[in-house]
Amino acid sequence: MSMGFDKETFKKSVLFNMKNVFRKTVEEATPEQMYQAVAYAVKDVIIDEWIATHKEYEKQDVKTLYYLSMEFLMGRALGNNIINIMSQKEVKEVLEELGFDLNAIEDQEPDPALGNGGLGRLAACFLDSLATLGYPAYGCGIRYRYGMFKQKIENGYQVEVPDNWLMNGCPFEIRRAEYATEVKFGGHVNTVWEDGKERFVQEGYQSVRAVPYDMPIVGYGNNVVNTLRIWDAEAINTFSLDSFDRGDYQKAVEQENLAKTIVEVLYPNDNHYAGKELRLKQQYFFISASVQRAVMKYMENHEDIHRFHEKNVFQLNDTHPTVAVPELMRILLDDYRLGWDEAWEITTKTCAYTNHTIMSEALEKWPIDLFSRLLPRIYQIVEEINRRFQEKIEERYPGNQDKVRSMAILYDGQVRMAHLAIAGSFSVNGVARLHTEILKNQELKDFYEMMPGKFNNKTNGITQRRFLLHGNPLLAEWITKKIGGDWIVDLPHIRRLAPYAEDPKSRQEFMDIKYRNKVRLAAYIKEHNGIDVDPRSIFDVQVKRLHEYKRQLMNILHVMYLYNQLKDNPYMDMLPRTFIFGAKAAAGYKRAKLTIKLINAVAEVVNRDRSIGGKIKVVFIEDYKVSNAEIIFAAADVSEQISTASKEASGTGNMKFMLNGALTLGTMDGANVEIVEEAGAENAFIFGMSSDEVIRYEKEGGYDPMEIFNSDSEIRRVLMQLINGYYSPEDPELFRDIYNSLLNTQSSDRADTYFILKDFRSYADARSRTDQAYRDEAWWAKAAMLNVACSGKFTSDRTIEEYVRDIWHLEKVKVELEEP
Ligand code: OAK
Repeated sequence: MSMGFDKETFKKSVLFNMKNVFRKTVEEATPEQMYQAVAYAVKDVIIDEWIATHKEYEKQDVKTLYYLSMEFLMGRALGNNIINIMSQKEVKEVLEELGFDLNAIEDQEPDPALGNGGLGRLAACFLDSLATLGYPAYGCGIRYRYGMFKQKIENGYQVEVPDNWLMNGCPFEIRRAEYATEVKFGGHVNTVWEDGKERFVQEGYQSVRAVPYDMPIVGYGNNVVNTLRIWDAEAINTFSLDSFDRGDYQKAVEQENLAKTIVEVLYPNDNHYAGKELRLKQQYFFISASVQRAVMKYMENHEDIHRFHEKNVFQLNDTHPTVAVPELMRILLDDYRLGWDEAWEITTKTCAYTNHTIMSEALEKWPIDLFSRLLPRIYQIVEEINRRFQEKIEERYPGNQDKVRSMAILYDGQVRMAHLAIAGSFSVNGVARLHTEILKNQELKDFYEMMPGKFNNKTNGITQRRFLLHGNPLLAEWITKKIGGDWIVDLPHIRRLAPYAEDPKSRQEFMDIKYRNKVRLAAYIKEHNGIDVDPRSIFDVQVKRLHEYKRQLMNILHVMYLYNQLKDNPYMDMLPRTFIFGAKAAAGYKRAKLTIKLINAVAEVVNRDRSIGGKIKVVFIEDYKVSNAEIIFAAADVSEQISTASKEASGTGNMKFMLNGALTLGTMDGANVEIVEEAGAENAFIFGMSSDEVIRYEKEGGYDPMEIFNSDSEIRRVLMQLINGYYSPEDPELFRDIYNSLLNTQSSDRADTYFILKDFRSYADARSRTDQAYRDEAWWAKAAMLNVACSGKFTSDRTIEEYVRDIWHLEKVKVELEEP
């Protein structure tokens, strides 16, 4: 139990907050009001630790990490905070005494979904680990008014519903108006002379007031509370009629509108660059505010701006925050009047960049006309960075214009953000070993050759506190009973579970827990989808964003193939299997949305067909998000990690499944490679082309999906069902686009860009191997337990320690609480 926690005080605090906020007694309260009152009471406990943490940071004059990210996919805070103050048991008891169930109260909280998928969730796991390890850090981002849309499935189609997560307020956040700053857009740059030196001033601009909201990030049982700082935008001048008189009416309206629109909504694109002007505004908005504030904070208790990098480090979460490089330069040059070389040295010793994808469509390239119009002073600085960087390239490769062209920051009318990030950072890292190797040898080869010392790998991780301790309480308790609770803060200890994999009784206990978790998920599915699924069937799960490279299509095509086999031979020897999908598609991504429709169309036909004896069920879980993810991982038998090799930078869902005892059915892609290395190839089902083979085909050609279509009648039958109305009798042409994508050369792309038909047979074989393996329950239990036991490497605590050791160089801080 937390030091600062006392049951009676807590109960009083709940009652007090209920009265104070809602003018109600607990008996009169709705469950939602009860959630709020409990959340405020928990915040009361956290607040003292929060204050103590920041006092300690100041006292020790610590070096601070700023994790700059457009996305933080936090998920619900209440349950996690209660766990991390180590008071779950006590809070549960207090609520029971008041007549409430903690789980039901937790369910009242909206999922803060200020992120799309992997990149945003990674940021959230990192914050949890940083606080738990006691490292001084801020997450800096945007307080989007609307987060990731909620997904409804209507008639099999995805419908996007706005996510008004702030509707009832957020009890954990604190508005910090005292740290508001101004952020300027547009206008032009004027040069004036001052003390014999040029000075650049931006004139005729529009501006907004950036106001931070702080959320506590509670470390596990260590009194450390860090801060997620998300910025809201407000109009600089409240609208006044005076401005009408002064002829500034138009400008006042524009500033008002700019503030409103800038933080309105999270762009729902994952691994995809859309090039929207508003998105660039969002980027500069939160970066300018965060960097200004970091510099100001540093100067509050330091004299010498030249040593800024000794106390501050900025981690750029992909290229989205890259304007931090020219923004820090701007502040150093224009506000602190440093020379270029000194400013550049400080900047490049402060910034570090993480790459999260090699998908070319995700590369950010802003048109120069847009960029320079919106950020005129920043653009000037980027031009100078580019000029000097090109000089460096020429120095290194005299006369080699190809190198200059391939590495330039400004090229072909565009600002290449990845190149700016690499030039402006002292560290460049990928997120899994294979991914980093591909960066070094393919995508960023030229940069690696010129600056090999910058490149390093940091294999991703996940927090076991949310994805096992909170998400899977049955397994968590059982593990703790067997081997003690060290794994909660030191996941490699979980290896002590390995010997139990040999013990029949432990295997039985483990499988019983898995079964109970499957019953829990089955109940969720019944409640939300109205579908009955059999918890004794194999739960075969693919949950992640919908993207062609992740190949949900290959999964559902294989279900169609199995269904055909069963129709031909209803007595086919096959274990009952429930295929579970969960995925949001970007609102404008047509083919991804059509794939969702296909999955639901197949579900519709298969689930209703009594002739197959319930051997296949297909379930599409609506609105996949952090809170239901916790339930899904806990219940999975098979983890589908089937991206085209080389395309998935790391994946982190794969780690969450492993931690919960699901076996990986996957390609040798991203972190799957390392998962299999840890768990043992014999405890996973690997299939498909290697990344080298994929890359070779992409470079040299030589793959023709039509050959497969012509020679493999079962595959042909499945594909024909896409265009003969088998799953869409009312509109036989419905899935024509998917059919075409697999067989017909598209305008620029090769047919079957992601090698679905090429890998299909090998995938089918791997799936039938899982079916065979599941028949031997003892074997399966052992393999599943070994997956759990070998998951130690994949804690984000390990990842963070590596970032600290190689990049951030932070010191651990201990926080002692004064006696209450
Ligand atoms: C999103 C937008 C732009 C660029 C990358 C992303 C993204 O989410 N990438 C994902 O990052 C995860 C965390 O590193 C990886 O595990 C995923 O493989 C990667 O797709």
